[in-house]
Amino acid sequence: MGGVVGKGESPKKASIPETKLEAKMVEAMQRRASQGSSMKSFNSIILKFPKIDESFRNCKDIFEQFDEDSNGAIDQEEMKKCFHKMEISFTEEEINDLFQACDINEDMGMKFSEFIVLLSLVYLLKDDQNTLHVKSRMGMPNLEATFETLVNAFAFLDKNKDGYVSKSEMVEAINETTSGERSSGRIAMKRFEEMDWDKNGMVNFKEFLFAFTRWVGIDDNEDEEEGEGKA
Ligand SMILES: [Ca+2]
Ligand SMILES: [Ca+2]
Ligand SMILES: [Ca+2]
Repeated sequence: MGGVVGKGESPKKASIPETKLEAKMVEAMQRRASQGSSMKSFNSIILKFPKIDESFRNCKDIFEQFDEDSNGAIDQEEMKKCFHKMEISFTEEEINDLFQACDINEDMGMKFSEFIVLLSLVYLLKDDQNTLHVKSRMGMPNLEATFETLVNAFAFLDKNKDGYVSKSEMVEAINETTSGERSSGRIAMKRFEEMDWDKNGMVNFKEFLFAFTRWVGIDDNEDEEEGEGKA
């Protein structure tokens, strides 16, 4: 797209009301976290990064398939068709909420990294419904293993199973791995701040996913400079 750099700069503040969809996402995560996690440590999550990265890259084909006008972004109509094709049903309101949730820089088009977040959220939200095949809800078995890893990683971090990762949970997770090295607290803080997009002291699954796509190194457009919002 390009040209709307200034608009995308400011992160959303806590004034954004929580949508029904976000409430559902937290509920779904609570349910999932209560089932426990097969992750043993924060390091075991990091060790999966290369595999996740590879799998994300394979998503690119799917992205391009649904980006019908090939403008490098998925708009709401294209997203609807995408769900239709995957035989995933959402209400009109859910579709709006999902789109808004994932179109983080509000330019009315989902870029590749945002699309990955979308698919991961869909995976989580449809987790409790038996309407689709158990093994392959979205018809993309390889990808689903990756989404499952992401859900699993979050469930590992969410020690008290409330659907959010707090700062202290993050510290706890990192300390378990590093057995109290001095730098580990700082690493935990840094990771946490990278995740807590709206700076409300809690990280939900969506924030976690956005951070994750950055950590494994997904770039939307290698030729486009966006300032990356490091600050
Ligand atoms: Ca498009
Ligand atoms: Ca928690
Ligand atoms: Ca937050």
